[in-house]
Amino acid sequence: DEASLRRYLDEAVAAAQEAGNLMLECFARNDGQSCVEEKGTSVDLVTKYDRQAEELVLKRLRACAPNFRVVAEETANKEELTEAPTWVVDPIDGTTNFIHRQAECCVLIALAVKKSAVLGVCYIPKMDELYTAIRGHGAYCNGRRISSSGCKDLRSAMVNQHLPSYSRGVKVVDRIMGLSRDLLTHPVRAMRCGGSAGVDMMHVARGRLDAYFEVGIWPWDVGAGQVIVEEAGGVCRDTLGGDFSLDSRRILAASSPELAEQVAQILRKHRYSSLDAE
Ligand code: LIP
Repeated sequence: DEASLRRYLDEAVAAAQEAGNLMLECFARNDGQSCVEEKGTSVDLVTKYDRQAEELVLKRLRACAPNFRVVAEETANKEELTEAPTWVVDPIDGTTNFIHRQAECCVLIALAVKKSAVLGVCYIPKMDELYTAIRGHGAYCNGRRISSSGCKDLRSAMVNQHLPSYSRGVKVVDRIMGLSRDLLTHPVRAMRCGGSAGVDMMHVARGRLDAYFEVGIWPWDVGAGQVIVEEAGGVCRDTLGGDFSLDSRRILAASSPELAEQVAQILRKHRYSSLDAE
């Protein structure tokens, strides 16, 4: 019910703020570069701060809802997303940005039920922005209602495409460049490259960006963003334009269904649903 969702949201906010404060301490100490570790590939990175932040967050969430499952980025034994109520957590989304002292990195916490986010929190400590949403009750930044831009036309849209952090194979890079070429010459008004799915979804939710897409993402990258974007009046789709699913590893978030379809048309041409086979 709504009262329990509000209680869970309050705990998720407190947890995100604790983790965000840890990020700010790292910024203050200028410590990010000194604790870089490689995960799967030389460009997929993690730091001790990701692990510490995850510990803080999970401790709090488990205390308030011991029966919920947890799917979290840094936990060794990642449970698969099921239909059961699940906390979906990315303690530091945009780790490479974080290491390079960029402001665009955040803490992401979602509660998913039946594989769909019912509440989401995104805290961007360096920008002092706290985003929240409960399904059916609107999206907020620092307590104020937000809404997406409503942009319907690619020609007046700013679109953000991410470059993959898990592969730099020539075929992958060529596919991405071909796609960028097509978007640029279409033409879109502007293209950007981001480094945090969470931050870019917040930009879409509050109308600073009209669309963002990426393949290879995980549920913790997009769970909180799904409910915040949708409650702000935006849409989440599959990169090919179909229904969004939290565990399909792809996302297209946009300010309107019309814009989502225009971007998806180009992505379909490039069969942009996965880069795994490259
Ligand atoms: C990041 C994603 C981002 C993607 C990065 C990375 P992480 O998550 O949010 O969209 O482009 O490569 O995967 O690993 O920093 O939490």
